[in-house]
Amino acid sequence: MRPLIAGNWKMHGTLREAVVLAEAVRAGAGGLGADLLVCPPFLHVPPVAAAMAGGPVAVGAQDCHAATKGAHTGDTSAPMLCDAGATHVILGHSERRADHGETDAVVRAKVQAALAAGLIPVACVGETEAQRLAGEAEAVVRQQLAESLPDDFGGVVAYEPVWAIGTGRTPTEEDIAAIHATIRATLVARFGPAGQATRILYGGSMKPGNAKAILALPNVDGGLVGGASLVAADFLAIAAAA
Ligand code: G2H
Repeated sequence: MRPLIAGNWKMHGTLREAVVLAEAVRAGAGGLGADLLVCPPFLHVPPVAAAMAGGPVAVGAQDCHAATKGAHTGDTSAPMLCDAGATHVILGHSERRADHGETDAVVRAKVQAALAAGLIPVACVGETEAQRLAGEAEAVVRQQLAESLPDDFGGVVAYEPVWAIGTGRTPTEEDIAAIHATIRATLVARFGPAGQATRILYGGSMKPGNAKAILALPNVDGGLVGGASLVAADFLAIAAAA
């Protein structure tokens, strides 16, 4: 399937820097063999969506609330993100799970809210280093998928081993392929043909230097790129490797 290369800008940059980065990504996005998505911080979604309007690069957010509206100080709803020009939303990233105590049940409710609003959720799963060392990686990921995805899931799954995020370390290609095969089998068992068609992204220290090998692995249908997505040339190089 056509790969998706998604940039998770996390909490970086000024408004001006976000627009400059968006314009540089857009300028280099033509003719690639991958779909592109950039996910700026909430405040930067509207200007980045404006910069990407009518072009090939989609815009997403990094979180949303499970409710459509209400007394939730500091939160942002899925319909608000649509209104601001987003088409996608990253949910259940390990930094949200760790920093904000997001459980699988919370992630599932947010995924449902995103789907109800017409957003494409990018649902994240991944084991900690302790879980991998204990041989629990596949079981943890299977459980996260079971509990974080609703029965009507239609979206993207991102596998991000927590210990590989921003560390420069990545699993071996064998380990990535093994987990992605587990994720594919889990999705197919639950969702049938839709599970076969679901994109499974790899995330965690993906760089121009390792992207080609990782993206060539079976059941790796793209990447969720953090640090390297903040430099347009690096992000585009990863997309070119897809
Ligand atoms: C994992 C990834 C992007 P990085 O969080 O979601 O970040 O590429 O910096 O490891």
